[in-house]
Amino acid sequence: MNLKNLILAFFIFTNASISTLAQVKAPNLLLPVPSKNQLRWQQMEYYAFVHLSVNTYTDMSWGRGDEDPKIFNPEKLDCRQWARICKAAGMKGIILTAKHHSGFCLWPSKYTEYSIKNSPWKNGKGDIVREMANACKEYGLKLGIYLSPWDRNHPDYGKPEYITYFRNQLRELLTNYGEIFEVWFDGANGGSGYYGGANETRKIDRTTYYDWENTYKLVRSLQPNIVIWNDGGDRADLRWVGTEAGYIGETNWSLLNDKGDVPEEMLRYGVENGNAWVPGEVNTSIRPEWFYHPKEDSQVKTLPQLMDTYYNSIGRNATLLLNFPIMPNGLIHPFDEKAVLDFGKAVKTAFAINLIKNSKVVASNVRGNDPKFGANKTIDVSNESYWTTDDEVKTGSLTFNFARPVTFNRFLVQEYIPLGQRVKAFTLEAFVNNQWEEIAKETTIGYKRILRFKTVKATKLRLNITDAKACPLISNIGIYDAPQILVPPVAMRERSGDVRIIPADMESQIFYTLDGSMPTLKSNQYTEPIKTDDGKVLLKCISYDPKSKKTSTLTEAKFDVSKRTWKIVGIEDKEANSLLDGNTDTQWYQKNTLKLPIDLVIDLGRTLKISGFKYLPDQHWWGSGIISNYSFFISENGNDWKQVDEGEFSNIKNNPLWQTKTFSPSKARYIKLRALKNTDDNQTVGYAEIDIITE
Ligand code: FUL
Repeated sequence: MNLKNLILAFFIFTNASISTLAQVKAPNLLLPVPSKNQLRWQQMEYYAFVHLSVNTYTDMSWGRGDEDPKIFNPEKLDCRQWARICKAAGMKGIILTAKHHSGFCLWPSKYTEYSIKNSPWKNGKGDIVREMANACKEYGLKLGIYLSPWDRNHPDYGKPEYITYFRNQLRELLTNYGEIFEVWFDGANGGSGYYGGANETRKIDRTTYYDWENTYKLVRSLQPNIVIWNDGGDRADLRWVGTEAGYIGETNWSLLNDKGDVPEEMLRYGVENGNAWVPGEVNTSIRPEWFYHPKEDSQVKTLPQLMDTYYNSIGRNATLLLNFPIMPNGLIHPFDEKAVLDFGKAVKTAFAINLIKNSKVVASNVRGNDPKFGANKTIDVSNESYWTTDDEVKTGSLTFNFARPVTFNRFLVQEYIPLGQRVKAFTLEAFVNNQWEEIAKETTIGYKRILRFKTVKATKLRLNITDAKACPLISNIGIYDAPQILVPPVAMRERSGDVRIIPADMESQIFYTLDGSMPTLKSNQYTEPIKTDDGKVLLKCISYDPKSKKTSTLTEAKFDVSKRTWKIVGIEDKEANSLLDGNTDTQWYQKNTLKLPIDLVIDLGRTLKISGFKYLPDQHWWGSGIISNYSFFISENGNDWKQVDEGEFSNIKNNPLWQTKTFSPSKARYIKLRALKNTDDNQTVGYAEIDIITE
């Protein structure tokens, strides 16, 4: 090497080392951050729940714990069918209710006789957890376990001995069936149960009884890669979102405080300055209830409902846990299968083409001017790279320039959460007709945020991070032109008997039939409330969009007799009529000076043959006065009453749906609903709607 080359080599060497020394550092962690298990779980995004137990055979929401194991016989049970459907729908795992509140075990537990080993299914030789584990393996799905802490069968429930039993069962489930990705500890506890024949109410302190600290230790020692879900009194890895209706807040921090109580509505939003990473999981069923009820065959969620659920869960920084109630024969119902497959297809279609890929992107600031943190990292498809700014810069923008105008109606953005959730506020602008138009103004992003808006055609798009806890880290961005899905109309019957149909938007037309036939564009067009007589009505209707020539799925509504002649007896308050107005959004509360039991008496104005009644509680977020235990009476003259039913509205607090109860038909002109207990154990009683079922 001559001198010139030597000098050159020296320069190259020193420059290289200078640039290594000056290498731009990645941002520091913004605590708290997700654990490896939480991150892996979040990336699964979408997985299934399956509910099957003895109460599948009694048409109840919860088993009481005294059901005979002999009723459990899912003759056609095929976990491969469940796994095939979930896989085809785009899901990544399945959580099985190995033991629900009834206490009945779907595996042959060594520690109880109350299990499938005493059922006729496979002559007591079967093991559904095993079959599920095998099917998951075959279809490349992960397996999760739901083990109800509340056990309405076990004689020791409420005593310390039960905790040993519970842990023994956990040990069986977390040892014998391979890797488990999630364990679900449901906090529901209605108190009453069979309890080995005691038939009583047992109260436990949910914060101390299960000694969660040691139970968690056991879980983690058996399954190091697991995440724990718990809404029953101790902070776990994942949080309930406060509703089973299928959504989480638009503002959604994956944070809570590790100690102290969170006001329940904060489950929906997380806690902005929380000190623990506890992301939300949206759990909801594909039908109104969790267990199979034949009457819900016509209430499987429609495609627009499921798409809403998708955007309101995965699109809001949560995961989606979607439930299939298994039929008594052991299979997923074909309607549910079709609904979830259509849903999977619609999601795939909506996000098939990311139209941002070919844009040129410029950032307002790039950390240390280092291309490693450049704006391009948001469109390179990798989850590992991200755009970020210098430490002191907590706001900034990314501008995407398109060669030709681009048409889109969805925006997807992801933060790089391994370094914490940072963005507090952002806006989105589109450059249309030579000017910037704001199309969205939002708060948090988190792992994934998807926005829906009216279709725009723009030559540029700008994302502005307007507030963040620390320098923002954006790992992915997408824009999509998702096909519109027409929402079916909603129908209600007013007290007068008139049927009102409400379209989802002002541009679509509605066609309907009243004779049970399928509506077409030749059927009656809806223009004003439909006059009917006082009898029952079967309405079928569709929406039609003349522009796109698309038709919605069918709305089918069955209404019992009209309430035109009904009167609430002995109550002056006119507001009480809102419980008969057919509008599920209005409610009425009994006077707060009354003490339970509290009666509601209605004069039907005519004698009818009644075979059941329906109760809908307050439909608002954390509505109160929800009746949990009731008795029901009928009378022909308003003086001599006959009790025709008594029981519980199981799970009504978490899932405040229409409650339907039936009994053998009897003639009556008066009905009386007696509230025996409410879900808050206080004296408040409220109603959104009351209805009857006639022969
Ligand atoms: C609730 C339970 O009471 C329901 O029956 C269902 O299992 C749901 C997932 O959780 O709290």
